[in-house]
Amino acid sequence: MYNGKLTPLGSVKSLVEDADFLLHIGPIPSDSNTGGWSQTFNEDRIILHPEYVTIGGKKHVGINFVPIFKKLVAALNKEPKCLSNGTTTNGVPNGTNGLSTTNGTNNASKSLAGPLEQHNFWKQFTPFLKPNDIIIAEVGSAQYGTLDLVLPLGSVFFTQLYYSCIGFTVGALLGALVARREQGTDGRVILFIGDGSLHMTVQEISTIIRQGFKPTIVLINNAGYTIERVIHGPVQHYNDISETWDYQAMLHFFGAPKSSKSYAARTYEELAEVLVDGEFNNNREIQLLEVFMDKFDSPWALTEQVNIMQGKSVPELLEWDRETGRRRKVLDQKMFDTKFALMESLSNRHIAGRRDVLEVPS
Ligand SMILES: Cc1ncc(C[n+]2csc(CCOP(=O)(O)OP(=O)(O)O)c2C)c(N)n1
Ligand SMILES: [Mg+2]
Repeated sequence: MYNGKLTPLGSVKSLVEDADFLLHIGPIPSDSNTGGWSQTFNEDRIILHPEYVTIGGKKHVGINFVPIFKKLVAALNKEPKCLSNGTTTNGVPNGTNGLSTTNGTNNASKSLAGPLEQHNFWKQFTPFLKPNDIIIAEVGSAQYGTLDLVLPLGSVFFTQLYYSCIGFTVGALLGALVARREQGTDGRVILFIGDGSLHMTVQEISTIIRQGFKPTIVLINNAGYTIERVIHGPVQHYNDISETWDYQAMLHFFGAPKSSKSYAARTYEELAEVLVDGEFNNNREIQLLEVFMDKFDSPWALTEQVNIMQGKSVPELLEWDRETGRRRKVLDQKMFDTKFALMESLSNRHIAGRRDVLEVPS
């Protein structure tokens, strides 16, 4: 997936940035869906937006692009052509081997041991994924971590980086399951969600169970709002949540069949065991995999995005404070605390060498 400087695969980054022709559909840019405003596009890209169409840098307001879009989708579905660089016209990498990455290897490593860390955790799921899977990523570290996945052909990936309303994916999971049932299509539906987000809409798991659906839910148990800790106030209590929920009992509490299973993994060894487990791979009932990670550990892409944004905003705020003598500077101390906590964090150690964006202004 492409997200400016946060694109894990070098080949995908250059595919987008060096493309002669780029069709950009419905962009509503924000810091998070542009990799901290680091996307680089061909100036001549065609933008199809609900309110306008841009061609050759010229904006035409009030054009309805739906008819063009319908024709495009029909044509692409009919004849997905293979490009010479190993991708298909529908943008899916044609196989996963040998793709270069901007953030280390992309393949799951069999030799990892010890406690799970965001840096390597997500890649472990690439071999687990199958064609026709629907993968849904919740707001939070899941949204940035899943950038590391290489998706199989025919799989579908959903996330939502603009409004980023936490908890939306439990409803989205139900929606995807209903759509699958109505369309009669095969394949698993897999949700990656954080504990904080799950707390918002957990009751819809009851509906999913009542309707007899069988998704796989991967829950990141990291004692609260890690993404928010990384952005602001790592030790502030507003980023904590109840830590006494018993997630292993959750599915049965909501009425899942006795045969449905909940798994837990704290280490790479435990995770590897679950990911090759036959029953887990071919789930016949709703199932949960609870994984534990440190509350200050964040995926490299999230850490980097926060670094990019703070690298821009902190000097501006300091300058503004100097000019105006604002008292807000005292409050901003928390932002600096965050920055120092970040610099010491696991995730930053992993992206050391890319520290150009980490300089704290004196
Ligand atoms: C409805 C809503 N409330 C608050 C927020 C702010 N917010 C964004 S992410 C997040 C925390 C997500 O925590 P969790 O799901 O546990 O993810 P992780 O710890 O893996 O980052 C919060 C509170 C939001 N985006 N939407
Ligand atoms: Mg969390």
